[in-house]
Amino acid sequence: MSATDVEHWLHMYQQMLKIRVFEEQVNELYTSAKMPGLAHLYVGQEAVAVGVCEALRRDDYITSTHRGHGHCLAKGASVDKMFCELLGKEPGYCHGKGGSMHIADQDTGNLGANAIVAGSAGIATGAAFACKRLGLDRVAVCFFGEGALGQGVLYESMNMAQLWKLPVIYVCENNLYNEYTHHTESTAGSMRARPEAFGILTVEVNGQDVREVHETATRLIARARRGEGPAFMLCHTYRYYGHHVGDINRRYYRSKEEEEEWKTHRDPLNTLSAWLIGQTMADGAIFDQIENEVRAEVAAAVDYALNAPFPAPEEVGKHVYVG
Ligand SMILES: Cc1ncc(C[n+]2csc(CCOP(=O)(O)OP(=O)(O)O)c2C)c(N)n1
Repeated sequence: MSATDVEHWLHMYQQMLKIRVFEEQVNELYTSAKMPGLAHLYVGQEAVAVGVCEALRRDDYITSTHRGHGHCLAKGASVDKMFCELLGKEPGYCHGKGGSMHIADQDTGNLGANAIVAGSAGIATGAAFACKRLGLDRVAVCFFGEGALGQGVLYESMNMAQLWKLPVIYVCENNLYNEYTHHTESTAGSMRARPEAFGILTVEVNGQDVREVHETATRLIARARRGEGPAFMLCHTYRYYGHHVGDINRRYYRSKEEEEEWKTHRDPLNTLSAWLIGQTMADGAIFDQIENEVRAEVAAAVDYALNAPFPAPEEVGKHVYVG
C-alpha cells in the first residue's frame, strides 16, 4: 500500500469518527434539553455514508433521510452550520428553520434530507435525469433505509431510472429495523429481487467495512458516469442507538446481546483501524491524534452554535414555503 493509500484510509477513518463524535454530541445536547425536537442518530452506520461519499465528486448529488447527519457530513457539510441548524440558530443551513431532518447544502451537492420515508427517491432520480439531459457527467446517490422498500415511489423511480439509463445509485441501508419493527415483519420476500425485477445491477455489501463499501461504490459510480445506468447497493449495517434519541428502552424489540455483538465485533471504526494496524501501515498513536483533532473540532462547533443567535422573530415566514 502506498503512502497516498494510507492517507486516504486515515481520512476515511477521520470522517467516520467525525460523524460518531458529532452524533454523540447531538445526543448530549438532546438529553441536556439544549436541543429542540428529535434526532435520529447514525452511529454504527458511518462506513456507508463515508465509503459512498468518498467515491463521489463535490459536484455529484446526494439525497438523504430522517437519519441524515452522517450523509451531510460525509459529503462535506460544515459541523458549525450543522449544529446551528439542529439548535434552531440563524447561521444554520436552513437559518435554523429546518432542524435535524431537513438539512440541505447546495455547495456540496446535498439536495436534502427528507423526513418522508422514500421521499427522496424521486428527487435523486430527477437530479440524475437532469444530469443526463444537460450532458453533465454527474451522478446522484439516493440513501434510504430498508423501510423505504415498502414505498411505491421507489419503484416508479427505479423503473424510470432503468428505462432511461439514468446515473443514479440507490443505496439501501439495512440496519435491521424500521422504527421498532424488524424488517422481516415489514418486508416480504427478497430485498435484492426488487431492483433486479427492473433489470437494475444489484450488489450486496458488508456495510460495516468502509473498504468494501468504498470499492463497490467507486465501481458503480464510474459505471453510472459512463452512461451504463443505475445500480442498487444493499448495505448490511446496524444503528447503535434507538430509532431516535428518545428511544432508550429497546429491550422489547431487540436484545442488549445483539447490540453488543455489533458494537464489539462489527464496528466500522475498529474494523478499519485493526486492518491498518495489521498491515503495519498505522499505529495506535495516529488514531489518538485523529481523535483529539476531531473532538476539538466538534467541541468548538458546539460552542459556536450554543452562542449563535436565533433568527429574528420578523423572519419567521421568510425561506418557508407556504402552499
Ligand atoms: C411515508 C412515511 N411513513 C411513515 C413514516 C414514519 N417513519 C419515520 S422513520 C420510519 C422507519 C424508517 O425505517 P427505515 O427506512 O428502515 O430507516 P431507519 O430509521 O432504519 O434508518 C417510519 C415508519 C414516515 N416518516 N414517512
